[in-house]
Amino acid sequence: MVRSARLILVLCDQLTPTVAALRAADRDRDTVVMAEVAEEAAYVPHHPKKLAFLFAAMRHFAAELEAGGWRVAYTRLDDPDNAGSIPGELLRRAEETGAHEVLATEPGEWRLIQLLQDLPLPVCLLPDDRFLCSRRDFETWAEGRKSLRMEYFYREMRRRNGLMMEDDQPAGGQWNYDHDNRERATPDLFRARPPRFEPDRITSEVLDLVEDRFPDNFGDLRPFWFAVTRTDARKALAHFIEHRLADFGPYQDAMLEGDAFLSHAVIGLYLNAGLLAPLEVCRAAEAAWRDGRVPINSAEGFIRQILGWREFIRGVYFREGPDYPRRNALNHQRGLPPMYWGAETRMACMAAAIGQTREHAYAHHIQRLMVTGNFALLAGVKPWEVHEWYLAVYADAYEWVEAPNVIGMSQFADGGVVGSKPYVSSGAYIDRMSDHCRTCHYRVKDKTGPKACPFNLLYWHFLIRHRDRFARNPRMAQMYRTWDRMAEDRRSTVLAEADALLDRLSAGEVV
Ligand code: FAD
Ligand code: DLZ
Repeated sequence: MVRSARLILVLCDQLTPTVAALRAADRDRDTVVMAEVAEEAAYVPHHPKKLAFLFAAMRHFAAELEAGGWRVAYTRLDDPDNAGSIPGELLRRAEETGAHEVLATEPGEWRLIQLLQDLPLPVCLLPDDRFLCSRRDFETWAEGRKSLRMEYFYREMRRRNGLMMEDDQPAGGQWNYDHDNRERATPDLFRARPPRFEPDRITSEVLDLVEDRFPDNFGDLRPFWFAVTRTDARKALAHFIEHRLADFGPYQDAMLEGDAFLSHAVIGLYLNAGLLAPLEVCRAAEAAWRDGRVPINSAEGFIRQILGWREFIRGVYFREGPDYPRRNALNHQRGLPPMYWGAETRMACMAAAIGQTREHAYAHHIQRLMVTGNFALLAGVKPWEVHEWYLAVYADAYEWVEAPNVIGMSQFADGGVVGSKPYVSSGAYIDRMSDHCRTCHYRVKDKTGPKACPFNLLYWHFLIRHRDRFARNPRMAQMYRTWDRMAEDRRSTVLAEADALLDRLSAGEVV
């Protein structure tokens, strides 16, 4: 191995040619280190499609760097000399090259930051400036606020980035067009599906490796259709802007049996791995609106997800600190039911969300929040186990983005940092936004009885279990008034049947 001055670490979610560590590196004297390692592949049982995506994207990116004149020390998972961890690989490469310093872009996970800081080598961590709001700017924005609300953060980001602005006013006169959204969808054979990319030789080798090394991980490896290069990720983005963005706004909350993607972009995995940049995505959506190709409610709603939610969520992760994923404000102690790992369930909505997660390593936001997340919260599942599941099964999952969405938004385990109230609903919401209830074993209109929808029973059980905490929340007072107006015997029946349902869950019975 040629001697080099420094090692330049590029992690699997830093696949951007202009990532900070590469910008600061010297192509002639430094060595880029990229490594597929057992430790990162095993801290949760990642979905095989996620593993294949990351390793294939890493190998393609390394080849591009080499073609661009970089010296890359790339370690494959099955390399006999593989040290098995990122620190181990850095030390091995330091010995080989004589490098005496590591330059890295800050990882998106406290655990890895700590591992790098503990390395017996000088490590220079550069801020990850692929985000539109730096950690420091988020701190400044958050400083002194009683509560952090995404909507105000988003307005600030719109102004600062000049996105969908007319002078200093929001385009069209409103910051948020959600009142035009939240429509129910109907099946449509002509709705464009996300494009599929044929695996090339490099990707096919990775598929064989993942098949061989992770045979028991939950999820279908094949057919594998994700983009694994920036060129193809851009094609996926262009396809979305052309064919599905127009309907993104109205149908973003809709769910349909047999349609995993509806009008969603399916680009989270590319953004988070560094194959797409947030600003290029937002600018593409804005341009489509300015050209009259998509309505304002769709363009604004989509940009808000990236410029608002994605940046806000990252700010919360770093502001809240390393203990965040361990929080459990509601003291929930139930184990994650086996249906999450593919065991049978009679709930059509859960079967659909988990089934497509198994197939595609993907579910859209409302499925994650109002189906699988909602059920875990209502049933009182330990947030840590919910967190590990989400981190494992989605191709776009890294702790910086997954934990605030799961621990905060979905499980209210942070006590209200991300959301001012828990996202809970009965079956009525799922019925309103989907067609699942039509084919379900349970009856969504039944509030009690043998066919009562489990979401109906558990909804009230949750509210009553946590009455002391939530009764004074003005956004929840109406729910408690509804409960208090119910006849006494009906209330007892609801709670007794909910208890029986939870007992069946604990006993491992099919629910
Ligand atoms: P679209 O619906 O088309 O939205 C476009 C983009 O907006 C997404 O690609 C994403 O980059 C961004 N976005 C939208 N909502 C959020 C959000 N709440 N937080 C951050 N970015 C957002 N997103 C992840 O990237 N990784 C995760 O591990 C993850 N876990 C989640 C867990 C739960 C319980 C919930 C409720 C949400 C989670 N999200 C996560 C947010 C969101 O569900 C996904 O970003 C989205 O479903 C990805 O699919 P898409 O690309 O089709 O997104
Ligand atoms: C998620 C993941 C996996 C499965 N494997 C690797 C790997 O082999 N090499 C690597 O550099 N990164 C991997 N990652 C991502 C890290 O675990 C971590 O989540 C992110 O780098 C945090 O920003």
